[in-house]
Amino acid sequence: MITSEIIPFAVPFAKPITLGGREFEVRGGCLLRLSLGGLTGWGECAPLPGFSDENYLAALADLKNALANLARGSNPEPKTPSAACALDAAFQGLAQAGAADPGCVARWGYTRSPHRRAQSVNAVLLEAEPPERARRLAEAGYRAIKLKVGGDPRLAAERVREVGATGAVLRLDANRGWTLAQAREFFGALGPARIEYIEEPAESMDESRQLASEGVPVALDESLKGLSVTDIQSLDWPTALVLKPMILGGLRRSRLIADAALRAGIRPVISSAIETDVGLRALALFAASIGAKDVPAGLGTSRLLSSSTTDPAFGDGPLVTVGGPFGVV
Ligand code: OSB
Ligand code: MG
Repeated sequence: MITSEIIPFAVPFAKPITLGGREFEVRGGCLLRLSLGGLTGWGECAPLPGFSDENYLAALADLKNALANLARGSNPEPKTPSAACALDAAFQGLAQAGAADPGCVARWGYTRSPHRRAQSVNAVLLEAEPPERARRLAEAGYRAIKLKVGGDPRLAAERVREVGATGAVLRLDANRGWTLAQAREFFGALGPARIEYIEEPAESMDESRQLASEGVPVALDESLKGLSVTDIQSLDWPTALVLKPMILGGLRRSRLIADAALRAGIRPVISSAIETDVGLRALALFAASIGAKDVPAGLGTSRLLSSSTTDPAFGDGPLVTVGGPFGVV
């Protein structure tokens, strides 16, 4: 029989951080432990205010309801993205731990996916950090460095040029902060600096598509939240899709999107919504099961939090091994 436990957490950020115009001091949510035949699978349910549609209390109620369904032998059928993400991750962990007869794991559609043994991760260069840090990150083996852009397009272009001069491959994120004219001004000022892509360069998806038609390598992130899987599957112009399972509705829904993106020649980039180490581990294992190539995942966020929820902690290097044993602290 499968049993479950919910463990709430509140982990302070290492420094208060502004995301989507909101200041965050603490990352809250709960961990989910599923136990089956002596095996354990962990998940994390942590809606991100301002990014997720549901709040924590709604997610928690939904998760409890789903677990009650499961305990009755019914399909758990979580409705909120973050509860679905926690359940998917915990089932992924059970399957990975080798539940010989996964029983309800397989019965409710949770299958074990083959995966690579290690997953590349991009580094995050914070606004306050000097371009010089990018050189050290590139030397440390990071294959991609992500940095936020916004504000005055010319100043932003100057910073991106400086960071790019260190030889790092750049992933930019404008978080929809620019008008079409500002985004064009930025790319006009950027010159030949090479970027892998820019997430959400303009206020709307139509504007992003326009920029893509002008040769800008665009990645979608926030825009994906309101779209159905079918809608997303019909996109053929983005360079990459930034997939945050906590916001998009879990690992299984994200896999459908990622597989469709790969078929369309679009790079899926599995990314964090600033989960604690439990969530990051699940995302790294998931990312390592997507596609044939190791695409650096957007999981370089553990250093933003002041403490770890696992022992050992989620790795903070350019390559993390996945699927290894860990304890929860
Ligand atoms: O803007 O992409 C974002 C995390 C939480 C909320 C929004 C964002 C992020 C990240 C994750 O940037 C890290 C990454 O994508 O590398
Ligand atoms: Mg983004």
